[in-house]
Amino acid sequence: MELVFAHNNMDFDSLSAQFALTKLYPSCKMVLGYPLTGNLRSFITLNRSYLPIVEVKYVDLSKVTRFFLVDCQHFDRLDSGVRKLMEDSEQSASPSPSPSQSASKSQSASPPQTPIEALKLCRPLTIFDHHERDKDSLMSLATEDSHVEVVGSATTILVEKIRKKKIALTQFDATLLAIGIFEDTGCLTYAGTTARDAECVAFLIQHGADLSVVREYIRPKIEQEQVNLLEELLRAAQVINVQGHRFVVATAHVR
Ligand SMILES: [Mn+2]
Repeated sequence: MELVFAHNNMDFDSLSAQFALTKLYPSCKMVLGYPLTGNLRSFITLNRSYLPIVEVKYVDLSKVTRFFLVDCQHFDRLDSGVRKLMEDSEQSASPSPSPSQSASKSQSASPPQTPIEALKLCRPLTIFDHHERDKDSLMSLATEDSHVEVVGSATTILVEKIRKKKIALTQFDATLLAIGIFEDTGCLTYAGTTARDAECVAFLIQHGADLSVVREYIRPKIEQEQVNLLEELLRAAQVINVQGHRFVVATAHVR
C-alpha cells in the first residue's frame, strides 16, 4: 500500500491530485489534509464511498511501502499526525527516546521545527507539485521520479500521466479531476493557467466530466447578494475607539 498526503486545509486541487494518484497507483490510499471546509467538505461527505480515504491513526505502517505528496513541498504544512508517521523514529535524532503522552500532546500544539537536513523519512517520498521548486523543502529528500512543474494545478501534472498511460476513467473520476483543475485555475482564467491545463480539461470533458457538477462545486466565492450586503456594511461602517482599541461597527438590512 502507498499513502498520498496533501497540505493542511486542503483544497479541490489537492483532493483531485490525490485521487488522480490512486488511479495511477490502485493500492494507494488518500490521507486528507484537515480541516476540510466549504464545498470541499460537502463533496467529500457526499462521495466518500468513491474515495479511497484512510485516517492516519488507523494506518498500519508496516503495510506502507511508499509515500506520495501532492500540491505541496513543505513538511510544516502537513498535519502533525502525518509528520509523525513520515519521520523515521529510529534515525531522526530525538533527545528523549520515549516521549510521554503529555509531551507528544504539547508537541502537536506547537510542533518543533525539524530542520529539513536533519529529517529522515521512514519510506521513500515522491512529490507531485505545481508550485515553484523549493530546494529547502521536502524536495531535497524526494525520489528522482518526483515531478514539480509550474502549471495551473497539481491535478494537471497527474492527469497528463493518466492520459499517457491510457488509464480508464469513469464519469465520476473525470468530473472530480476537472473540478481540481477548474478550482486552481479560476475556471482557466487565472494568470498561472497554461495551455496544458486547458488540454487536460478538454480531455476530461471528452471522458465524461459533468460540467453541471463542476458548476455546483466551483461557485463564485460570494454571491451578488452578499456583495451588496458587504457594500452596505462598508458604507455604514463607523470606527470607534474604546480604551485604545479600534472597533468597526456597521449595520445593514437583508431584504
Ligand atoms: Mn494547487
